Amino acid sequence: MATGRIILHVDFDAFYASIEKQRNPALKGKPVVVGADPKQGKGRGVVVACSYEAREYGVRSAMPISNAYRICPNAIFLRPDFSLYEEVSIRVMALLKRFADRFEQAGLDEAFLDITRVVGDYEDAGKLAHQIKNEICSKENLTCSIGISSSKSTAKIASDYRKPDGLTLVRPAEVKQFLAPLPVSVIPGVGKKTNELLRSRQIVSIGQLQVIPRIKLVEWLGKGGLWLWDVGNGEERGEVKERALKSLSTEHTYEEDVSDRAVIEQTIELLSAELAKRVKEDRLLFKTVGVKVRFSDFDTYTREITVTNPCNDSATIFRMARTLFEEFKEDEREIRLIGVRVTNLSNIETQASLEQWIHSDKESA
Ligand code: TTP
Ligand code: MG
Repeated sequence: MATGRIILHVDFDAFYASIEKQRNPALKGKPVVVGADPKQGKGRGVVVACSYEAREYGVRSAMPISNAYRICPNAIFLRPDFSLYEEVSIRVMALLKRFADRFEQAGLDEAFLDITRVVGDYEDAGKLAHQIKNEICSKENLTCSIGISSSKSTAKIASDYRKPDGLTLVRPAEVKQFLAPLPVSVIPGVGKKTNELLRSRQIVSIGQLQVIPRIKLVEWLGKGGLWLWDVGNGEERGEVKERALKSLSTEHTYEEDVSDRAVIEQTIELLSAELAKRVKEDRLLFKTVGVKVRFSDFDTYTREITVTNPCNDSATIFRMARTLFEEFKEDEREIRLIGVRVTNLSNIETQASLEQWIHSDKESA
């Protein structure tokens, strides 16, 4: 039964802006706006993310940067550093995954965790959520907001209910009551169009949606109406779906920037061995190897190379990564970070059965 499930949704607070604060502690407590260059109010482009201090002035994501500058000229305006945000995302997602029985990353800064079998009841689920928050704070110095309920949609609405650093637990018996006063627009997937259609039929709150017969919603919205009725009534049954792993990576930031290329090659060798260990532990094979090189001025480059046959050994990773690094050997800048990753992953078992299948096909031919 769906009501027997315990699902946790995690969403990081002001993700990009918080990462910028963590990188530069002088920004703590200040309004930070990540996005296009405001150019004294004449800049084009939009706000990508903003800290909660900036939100107090009315700054919001997707707002033109010129508006943000007008209402909060004293904010610290920063250009986005997507590769840094992605690195942090990969780390925090790996951290979260360990707490779940089933795990689904839903965006760069959000994920669903099915913890039905990990915890006995909602009380333990609440304790687990505190543990997750503590670990994220101590290891990454970030905060997140967590929602816990019996469906993905209610868990997601709950994580957004109290932000930042929130924790909202909605037990199955309380779901309808919790949702009733909220506007239908908090439902993930209800966009401007659906919102307007519902409003034209005097439906503004989820409570008003709950008393509409399902058939009416189907009449108005087609199949989506069925889904909407389920969500509004806490009966949506979407599963937390494990997605296939896309890549495995590891990297090293030097205490002090390094110019000696032999030292870098040693690091590449160590990272290759570490990566191969994880590839083998997870019974995976890779076809693509990539390197990441960040110079002392934060200029960052990634390069990739692909082979025809899937492999899982550290010698291949090292050989390919070292070849890719050749391009940067002559660069005179010091190196701050080096990373190695493998992608194009497959499962050893799938590969074996594929080979068996090809083999048996040949035999029968
Ligand atoms: P969100 O989780 O929507 O926003 P947030 O983490 O900044 O703030 P909140 O505390 O409300 O969760 O998005 C996560 C990141 O995704 C955000 O930091 C920046 C990026 N993003 C965009 O690139 N474009 C957008 O329109 C939005 C909304 C977010
Ligand atoms: Mg967020």
